[in-house]
Amino acid sequence: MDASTPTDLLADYAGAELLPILIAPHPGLKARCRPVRSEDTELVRGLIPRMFATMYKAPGIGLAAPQVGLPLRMVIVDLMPDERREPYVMINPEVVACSGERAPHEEGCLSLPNQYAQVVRPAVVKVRFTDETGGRREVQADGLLAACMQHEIDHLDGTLFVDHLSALKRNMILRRLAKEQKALKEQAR
Ligand code: K2U
Ligand code: ZN
Repeated sequence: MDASTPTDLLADYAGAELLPILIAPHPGLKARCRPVRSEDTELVRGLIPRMFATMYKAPGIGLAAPQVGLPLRMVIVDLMPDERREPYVMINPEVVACSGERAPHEEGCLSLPNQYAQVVRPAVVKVRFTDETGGRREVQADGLLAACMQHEIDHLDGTLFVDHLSALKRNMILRRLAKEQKALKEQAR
């Protein structure tokens, strides 16, 4: 990502073509993603608007590249506080510090549709990343933003929110998801 990349990448998501979101237990969701390199600049430029269009359409407040089948260390987040856009493009994100204090949040995932559970994570995190202009950024997040950023960065290591739950709860959710997906496929036939 060279520093000259314009930030209008976020602006042209409106017409961007949607991407298919992988549904668990798709193996692509277990991928350990590789860092984005400078030779990926063009690929990433094309991907950003399409990931935002896909996320806003779902709707979701975050999306990681492996969820759309690309094993790259790149995520987007937008909590859309009070309906205004607050987009983050996080390339090669890493949590560089986190609080000892932990907090529970109701989490969902576009790759596990209609499944939700309380997940406990560090309440405050400091995340370092490269943004869409190629600039190095560091953000301190708390609340839902902290949960969402950790949830998305987990995706880059093949970890889903259900992996933080007890085996009993995880299997219940995965069984219910498989049942719902099977019923959807039967309806579509
Ligand atoms: O990774 C994803 O699929 C994005 C999740 C983001 C999320 C992370 C942590 C906590 C909540 C959501 C999707 O946005 S799931 C849909 C959703 C949207 C708003 C609030 C809860 C769930
Ligand atoms: Zn997710």
